[in-house]
Amino acid sequence: MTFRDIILIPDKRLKTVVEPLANIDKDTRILVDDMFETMYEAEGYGLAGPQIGVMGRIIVVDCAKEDKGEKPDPIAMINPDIVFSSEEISVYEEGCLSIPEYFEEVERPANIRVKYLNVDGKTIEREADGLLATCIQHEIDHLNGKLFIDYISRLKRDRIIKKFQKLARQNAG
Ligand code: GNR
Ligand code: NI
Repeated sequence: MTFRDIILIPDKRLKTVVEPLANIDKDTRILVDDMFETMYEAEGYGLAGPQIGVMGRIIVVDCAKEDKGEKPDPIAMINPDIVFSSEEISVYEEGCLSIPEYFEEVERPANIRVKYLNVDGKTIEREADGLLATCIQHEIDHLNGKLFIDYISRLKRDRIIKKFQKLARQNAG
């Protein structure tokens, strides 16, 4: 397994709508392993392909709370599609590995039903609620070029983008 570097804002790849994976093969399984390693190493609840420069519809999540004694629950989803979203809304303080150390509350549907392919190419449909529902929606947003800061006020968003633009310039120069 290999750690893959995580892309930060502002990077065009994080604003790109990416295409479904056409086939699932040995390379896909290696990619999924690398995504889990990268997610666990970075201590994130999820990771989407574009965050490591893989421009395809693939995400991994694990929302188990280790500190509460929950067992790891890694889930890889290929070509995920939300087929139901509840009217009921929940609010979580979200963060993103592509926007380190920035957190804001975001409202999203509390319950979802998601259809996807697993690494064996099998179609799965499952429901999710709580933090898992929020994480899956956050990750699928990445596949559509959307970030959690797109849901906050323009003032806050512009401020955080400016901060990361400045950091990128400093690192480049
Ligand atoms: O680590 C992460 N934490 C998180 C918290 C609340 C809602 C969503 C997330 S996902 C995020 C990891 C990440 O950036 N995934 O794309
Ligand atoms: Ni993210």
